[in-house]
Amino acid sequence: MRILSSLLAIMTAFFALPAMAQDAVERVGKPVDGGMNFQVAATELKRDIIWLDTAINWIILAICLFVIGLVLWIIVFHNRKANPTPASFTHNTPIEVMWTVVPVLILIFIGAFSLPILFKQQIIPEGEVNIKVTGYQWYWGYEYTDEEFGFESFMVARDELADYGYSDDEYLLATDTRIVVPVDKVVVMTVTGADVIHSWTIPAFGVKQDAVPGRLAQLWFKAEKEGLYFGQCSELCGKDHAYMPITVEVVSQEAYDAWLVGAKEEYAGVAAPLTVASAD
Ligand SMILES: [Cu+2]
Repeated sequence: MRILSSLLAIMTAFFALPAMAQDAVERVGKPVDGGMNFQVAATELKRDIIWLDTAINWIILAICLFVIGLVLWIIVFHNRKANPTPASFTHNTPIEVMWTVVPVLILIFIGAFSLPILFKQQIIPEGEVNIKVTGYQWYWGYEYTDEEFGFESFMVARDELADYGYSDDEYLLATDTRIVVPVDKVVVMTVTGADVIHSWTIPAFGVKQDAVPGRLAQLWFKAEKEGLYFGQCSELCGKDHAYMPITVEVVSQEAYDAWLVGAKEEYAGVAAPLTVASAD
């Protein structure tokens, strides 16, 4: 019986390791070389952010064109040659009222669209999956609080990328273990820091939250597409700040349930990071 259970444990360890390193997973949220724009939106929150960014850029463009137009008008019609006797007044009440009221209206207009988007991010819904994330110098710790297990997540060294199923250009993005969440489910992350302030983010989800020691903050997302998403610590936290990336894998509910069974076996009751499965 002991031999059988040891054998089972060895098999679990053997099969669990490749499960953490599936290279076939589609990369959805990943930076690209020379990329100038946002990553693809994988949540409603991110779509909102992209929409707001585009809308505000159009407003900025309109204001810039208006100001450039005014400057050109002055250059052409109010130079010394075209206008030899310039006006000498110093005040114009209607214009002063206008250049105060119009910017206020523009800001109110922007606020009317941006505040609801901000509130949508900040009003945390009931989570279908709850995960606590803790930033450490310099790695992340995750606890699946509904399931009572946790693990830690370290960056994969450049020469080990292939062993973990990552490509070379995923250096500084790839981690040895990754969070797995089900697609189309509300995930609530409770974010904190253990030592200094870090910041947890996945750009494609449109979420970013400072991890402040002694405080619990929350963020939420509902990923709409299965695949692999990358993020990086976004608050300067010391010498290895650039070496604590974040990896999230979004899978189907069935795959998530299957992963949970294995993860519980591997990580349950584990306070410290483990590189091999427990032998009992
Ligand atoms: Cu950092």
